[in-house]
Formats: sequence, C-alpha cells, structure tokens
Amino acid sequence: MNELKNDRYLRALLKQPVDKTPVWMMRQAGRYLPEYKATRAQAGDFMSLCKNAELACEVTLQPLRRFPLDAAILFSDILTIPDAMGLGLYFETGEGPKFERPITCKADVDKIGIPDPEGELQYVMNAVRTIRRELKGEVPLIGFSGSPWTLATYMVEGGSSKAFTKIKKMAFAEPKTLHLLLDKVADSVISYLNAQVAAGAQSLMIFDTWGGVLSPRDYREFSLQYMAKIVDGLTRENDGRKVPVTLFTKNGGMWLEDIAATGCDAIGLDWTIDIANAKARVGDKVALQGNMDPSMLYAPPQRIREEVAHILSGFGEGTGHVFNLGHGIHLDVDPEHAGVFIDAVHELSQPYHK
Ligand code: 1CP
Repeated sequence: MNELKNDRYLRALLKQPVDKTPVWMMRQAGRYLPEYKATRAQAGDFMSLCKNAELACEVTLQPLRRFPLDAAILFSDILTIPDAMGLGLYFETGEGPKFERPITCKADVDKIGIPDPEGELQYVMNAVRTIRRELKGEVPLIGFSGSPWTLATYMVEGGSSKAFTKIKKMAFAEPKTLHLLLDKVADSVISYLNAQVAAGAQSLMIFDTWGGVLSPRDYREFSLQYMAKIVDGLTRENDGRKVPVTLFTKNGGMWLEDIAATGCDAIGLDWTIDIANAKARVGDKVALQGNMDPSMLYAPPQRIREEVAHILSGFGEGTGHVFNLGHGIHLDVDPEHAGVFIDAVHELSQPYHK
C-alpha cells in the first residue's frame, strides 16, 4: 500500500475524521498562473501540453508549489475521449474547443468505437503515472472525465454552445440515436477511468458541466442514468484504499437526492445552493464538495475570508466536506487571492473538527 503524507481529502470524501477541512480548486492548474502560461508556450499549444507527460506533470504540480492544496488533479481535458474517437479536436486561439467531424446522425454514432485507454489515450495514462511518481505521496491524485451528456454536447454541437439546440434536437427528435451515443460514451468513460485508477489515480471526479440545462425528467434520462451506469462500472478500491467518486452537475442543486442515489461517494456543488440545505438533504448519504462562487476571488481578502467562514458554518461540525470553488477559477484572478482562500479554509475550519 502506498502511504500518503496528507490524506485529508480522501478521508473527508469517505467521511472519516479530519483535523481541518481539505481544499483544492477546480482548474487549479491554468492560465491565472504565469508559470502555466510559460509551460504552455513551451509545449506550443494546449493539446501538445496534454500529450507531453513531463510537461503535463509540471503544470499539475505548479499550483501545489504555491499553495498548501490537499489534492492534485491530473492535467488533461474532458475532450480527450471524443478526440480519441476520431472527431478531430482543435482549439482556435481565443475560442473554445471545436471538432472537425461532429456527430450528426446514427451513421456517425455507428462509426465511433470505444477508445483503448492504453492505445489512443495512453498519453493520459502516462501523465497519470508520471504525476503519481513525482507527487511522492504528498497528496492524492484526482483522475477525471466528463459525463456522457456533457461530452455528447461537444460532440454533437461541434464545440461549446449556449443554447444546445443540436443536441436537444437529437434528444427530442431522435432519442434512440442519442441513447446509442451516450451508451458508447459511458462505456468509454468506464474503461478510461478504470485505466486512470490502474495508472495511479486515487480518486475520481465526473464533470457534468451541462446537465443543468435539462429539465428534471430529461436530466434523469439523458445525464444521470449514464453517470449511474459509470458509478456501477468503476473500480472502487485499489492498492488497499477506497477510490472515492465525486459527481458534479453544474446547476444540479435541485436533484441532489437523485444524484446521491447513484451510489457515488460525494456530490460537487456549485454556488447556487446553500451548503446547509444540501447537507440536510443528502449529508447522511454522501460527502459534499464546494461551493464558493469563483468570482468571490475578485473580492478583497477580508471578504474572501468572510465567505469561507460562512460556507464552513453552513456545513457545520464534522467531516464530509471538501472545500472547493463552485466551478473553475477564472483566468484573471490574482493568484494571491487564491492563496488567501486556501489558507482561510485551513485556518477557519479547525474549530469544526474538534
Ligand atoms: O491553456 C488553454 O488555453 C486551455 C484552457 C484549458 C485548460 C487549462 C482547457 C480547454 N482545458 C483545461 C484543463 C482542464 N479542463 C482541466 C485540468 C485540471 C485542473 O482542473 O487544473 C480539467 C479538469 C478540465 C475539465 C473540462 N474541460 C471541463 C469540465 C469542468 C468545467 O470547467 O466545467 C470542460 C467543460 C472542459 C472543456 C473545455 N476545455 C477547454 C476549455 C476552455 C473548455 C470549456 C469550453 C466551454 O466553456 O464550453
């Protein structure tokens, strides 16, 4: 069994006692850090950075050198799976991700296969192995993937979207085609995440960034059902330790009971729900991760500390809380404010863990 020097994050996810509330930040490696921009420039572009294990490891570790974070997250992207399926991912400067060959009909779905995690996606597993080696047991490594619904939005829309008309047209006019696609993506996610665990990931997170654009019934049919299938298919123990699974649906605060019923270990919350309310509803079943508005990092340090104190008191005493932002850190945030946030969590949470 590999010993961890700081396992506060894994313990909180499994609701075991901790000395203080663990904290990490979604998108903690990224453009708000000048050292990230330098390494990205060295790699040439974003995908080359993801595909170079040494450089992906370097940017994963950069935020940990600055801040006393309780977890590292693999530097990669959710769109590696559709790229490995042959859709041709590219990034245009100043714009979001795009696909050369989006999914438009059943024939397109029939053509795609389940990528081999140690084949087309081996660069991701190499990054996981390199990061685990270089972390030297300091903190746990989080592996991740997108949810089938969220991945399918990019695959069908051909990139980022605001109204999601193409995928909703498929959902409501050709539901069988979309279900076929979601099922293939779910199988791909299961094999991808299990390979990340085999390569050294110690916890898993599924990002359902766009589940919240669906009605409650459609969320269950097109998003949650497939996340539940994934939770069922995942390796939940490795190397003598449990591998906790966190599901994050942005804008999913209405559906916490349904999400908890998948059997996940933790639910990621955005800032549109009061964490006290979330705890009262599902706190006996799952741990909670979140949930400060990432824009709060624009506020002066005193206001950031006040907000951290408010969220900590909302969760109250005891374990089962991993502090985080409710979504990714903004790229124009002052890194010093991120430091204020992280220190505030560690300092102000101690009275809740007596
Ligand atoms: O350097 C750059 O210009 C690229 C920006 C960037 C970065 C830093 C992209 C492109 N992806 C990433 C890394 C990334 N993406 C991580 C790394 C680990 C960390 O957190 O430090 C993770 C976990 C992701 C996950 C991801 N990618 C999500 C889910 C989480 C979320 O933010 O909602 C989504 C939706 C994506 C798609 C994507 N990739 C990149 C961008 C700019 C986007 C978002 C596009 C959109 O808004 O539709």
